[in-house]
Amino acid sequence: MTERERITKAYELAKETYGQWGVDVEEAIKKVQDIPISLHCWQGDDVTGFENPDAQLTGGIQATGNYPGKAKTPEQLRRDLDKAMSLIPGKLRLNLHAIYAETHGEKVERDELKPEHFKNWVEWAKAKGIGLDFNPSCFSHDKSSDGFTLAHQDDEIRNFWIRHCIASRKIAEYFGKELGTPAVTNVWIPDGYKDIPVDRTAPRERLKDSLDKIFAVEIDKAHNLDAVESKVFGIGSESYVVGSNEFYMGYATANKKLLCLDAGHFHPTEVISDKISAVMQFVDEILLHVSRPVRWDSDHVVILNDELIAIAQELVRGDYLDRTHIGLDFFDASINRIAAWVIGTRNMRKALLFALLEPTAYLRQLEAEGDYTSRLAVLEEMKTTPLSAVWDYYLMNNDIPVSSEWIKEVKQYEKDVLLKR
Ligand code: RNT
Ligand code: ZN
Repeated sequence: MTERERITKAYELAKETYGQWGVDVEEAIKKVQDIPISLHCWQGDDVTGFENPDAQLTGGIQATGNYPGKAKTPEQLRRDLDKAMSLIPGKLRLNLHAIYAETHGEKVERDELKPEHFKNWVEWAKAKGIGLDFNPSCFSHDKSSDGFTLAHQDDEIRNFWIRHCIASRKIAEYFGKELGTPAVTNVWIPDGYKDIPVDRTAPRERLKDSLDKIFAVEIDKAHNLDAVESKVFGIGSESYVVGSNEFYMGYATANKKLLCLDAGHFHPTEVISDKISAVMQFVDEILLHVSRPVRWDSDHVVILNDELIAIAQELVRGDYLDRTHIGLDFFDASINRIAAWVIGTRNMRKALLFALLEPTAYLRQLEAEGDYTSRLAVLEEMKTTPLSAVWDYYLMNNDIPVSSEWIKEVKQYEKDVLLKR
């Protein structure tokens, strides 16, 4: 039997199995293909960027590991992304940070960044037919070295970051216009205190005021959508984070902004899968930073674990896909960085496929009837349905290497390209 025949046969059988539960497999495959997932550029170079080759990552986030072959130039990063994207099925986008500007050796301050510094990225995205998303970079900079940016007490520093965020929104507007799909611009800042502050109020007043100033510059939603991202703590901001969940939940609700939920930004027993349906009552759209916190906000590569599946289930069951922008946010420097992208992104899409292959209507009916016994029994049965048979068939039909094949490709690329850097 050829590989093609084996995969097709397994798929036909799987279709029968799902059919018994009333699940339309072809429909699920069609749907999963069109859900955009925004790949984060920063997995490719450990959040270094191109502003300064010796840039130190600050702002309370950390990429650990020293696996060889990280991208050091925009060309290398794009080449690595091309490789990774060729191994990932479905609709993709790329999420850029401001520090990935190309200034061709010229020193350009962050508040002076312009669309032209992202021209190559836009050309690249155009050629690939993908959209771009964006982030102001309020970290790894002299003016953020004391841990404060938009909430800084020094007006000069605060205004610098305000100008940077406005410049970033204009760059995103350019992305949206050029590529015909709105860019999501996510504001995340590291601001906070290592130790217990006396004044928890003033920094939050300043952050609110900064955001008001940033968003006062009107940009058409057809080109740019603004998001704000909270967190519970960072390295060096263990006792107090200005942009906490309550702060941004309130801000996004009051100002009609997108709320960004990062899977690693809450207390360890809290999960964002439970937050989606709650916040969706109050905001129009959300941005997800799908990540994997291991004991803390460690940004491990996303695996197919309970929470990833729960996130996908919530988006599908709640019919929230159209109001959700799925972005990834992890950075592991201890393994092949291209493999990290491929594993994490394939898992995100696999989780979505898993969720789409659920007999949700039937489960809802059981729940409404109070038959929680059957609800639990069916949910458990679904865990061992032949997902991989559908997944492999879906990949094969889209000319994406299945299982071990993609690993071989990454290893070859490592030998031919990465290890020669
Ligand atoms: C940090 C936030 C933020 C960053 C990226 C690089 O805790 O999660 O989203 O990881 O912007
Ligand atoms: Zn994040």
